Amino acid sequence: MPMKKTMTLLCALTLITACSSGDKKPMETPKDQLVAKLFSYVGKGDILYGHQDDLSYGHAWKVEDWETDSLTRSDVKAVTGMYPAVVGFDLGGIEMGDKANLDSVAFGLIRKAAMLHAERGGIVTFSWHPRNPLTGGDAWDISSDQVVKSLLEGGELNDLFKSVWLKRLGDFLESLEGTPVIFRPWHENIGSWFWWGGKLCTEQEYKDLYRTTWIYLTEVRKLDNIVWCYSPNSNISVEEYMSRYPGDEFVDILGVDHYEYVGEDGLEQAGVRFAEELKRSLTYMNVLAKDHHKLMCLSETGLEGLGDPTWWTRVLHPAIADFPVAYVLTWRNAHDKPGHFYAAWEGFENASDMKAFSELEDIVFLKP
Ligand code: BMA
Repeated sequence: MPMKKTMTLLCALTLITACSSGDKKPMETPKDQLVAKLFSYVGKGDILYGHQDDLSYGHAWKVEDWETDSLTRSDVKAVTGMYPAVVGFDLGGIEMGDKANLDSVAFGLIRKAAMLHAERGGIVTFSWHPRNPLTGGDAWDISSDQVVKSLLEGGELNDLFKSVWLKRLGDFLESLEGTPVIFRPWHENIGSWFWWGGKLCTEQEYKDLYRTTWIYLTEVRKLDNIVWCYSPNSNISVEEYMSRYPGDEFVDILGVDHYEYVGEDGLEQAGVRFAEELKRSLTYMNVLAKDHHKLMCLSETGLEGLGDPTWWTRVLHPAIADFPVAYVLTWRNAHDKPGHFYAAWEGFENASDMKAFSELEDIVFLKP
């Protein structure tokens, strides 16, 4: 069996290439470097594994004193011996000036963990579940279909959006000191469970919301460390996927959020449905990615509670293996909700299958 590939070597190579580029070539930005790094994994047929909030907490534990903690604990590492190659964090609450995000993770911890993970050779991604600025509710408050409109040019909250919300977001992203990050704002936008969802704003309003965010961070704040990911929910047609696509200029990665749900027909059928739908999405995303010269990823996935003992190797891996997926990220292992986890943890009865997944030749984790 060929030696298991990990991330360390490629990182060293990327650095050498970046440093030795000729004088006349404009300096590659952190964003360019990350995009190139992702393309080079894809070119080799590699798929990076990612886990949400991996370094901040896990099943039944959390980092207590983040300023002194070395952030070496990880459920994924406890099971596989390696960190996830990609770690995700959520910025929900940054727009309010809060000290901690919607899941009570301090933004100081998020900054420290993100920068440390990148220093270790890993890749960072941010999602954002901002509050509902019109009602004061959370991201899932869909009681008004006027929220997006109110944030745009001419809307009553346009000033708040630009000079307070986006400013705070920009301040945080700037404080990462050039650490490249994949940012995927306004996600799962075709379904209607977030206030920016399909039935809550028009196609034009959605595009304007995304573009306003991009323009502020890229042109006003001049941040060159952001790789932009457009990540609709699954179970949609290719026409729906593209109906709210903000445009090539604003997107680097085409993502999709797709989960397995167990219904009355049981686990076996849930796995079949999950894989069929995922392959259908990845098939059209692959065509789009090639046509638009973009990367593609499975931006969120998982089976809550991992009740299927061979989910990783029998369901997930065969569904993604034939596609040029840059990374696949399973959702968080909540420390305070025992059944809310999407990666194995030390002592979990079905942990061996995730370890087997981590040892597959095309799957990349990060060596400690
Ligand atoms: C959801 C759940 C919530 C959490 C949110 C943002 O999918 O995990 O408990 O608050 O993501 O992380």
